[in-house]
Amino acid sequence: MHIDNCKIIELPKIHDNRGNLTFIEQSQHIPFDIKRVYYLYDVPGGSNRGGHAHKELEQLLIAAAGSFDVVLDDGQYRKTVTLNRPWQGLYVCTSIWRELHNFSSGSVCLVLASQIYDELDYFRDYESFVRHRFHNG
Ligand code: T46
Repeated sequence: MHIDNCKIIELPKIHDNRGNLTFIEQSQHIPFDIKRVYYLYDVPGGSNRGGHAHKELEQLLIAAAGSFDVVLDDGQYRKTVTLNRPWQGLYVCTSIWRELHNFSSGSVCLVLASQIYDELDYFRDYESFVRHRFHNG
């Protein structure tokens, strides 16, 4: 998997004079079945999250409030995506190192995940991740 497989997915946005509503249907808007939902919030200024990769997990990251930057790294190429629109999700495919930086005050990172939590699915060490990429393509 290459960082170019990670992309912004535009989600439906229903606007009326009461505000906006965005919805996500698994077979309609995202390329995996949702097994878990979690969210990051009250992130102190200057703190970073992530700093790992997953063997099998696919995710959709959404800035449900505020903004933050997501650094994606496939072991060869690296790019940074800023999330700041609740109607956009960043699809992160398997085997991508990710780091989350620059959380704005009050931001919420909503995550839809293809698997339940499994610590064995993590590479928490960048060198092991790159070795795995090198050996498995
Ligand atoms: C990712 C970024 C965006 C659980 O018990 N269940 C869970 O579903 C998750 C995600 C975490 N945990 C436990 C594991 C750790 O003891 O919560 C603690 C903090 O987890 P972690 O350090 O992995 O959190 P982040 O914010 O660095 O990373 C998380 C996800 O782990 C990761 O997949 O892409 O958010």
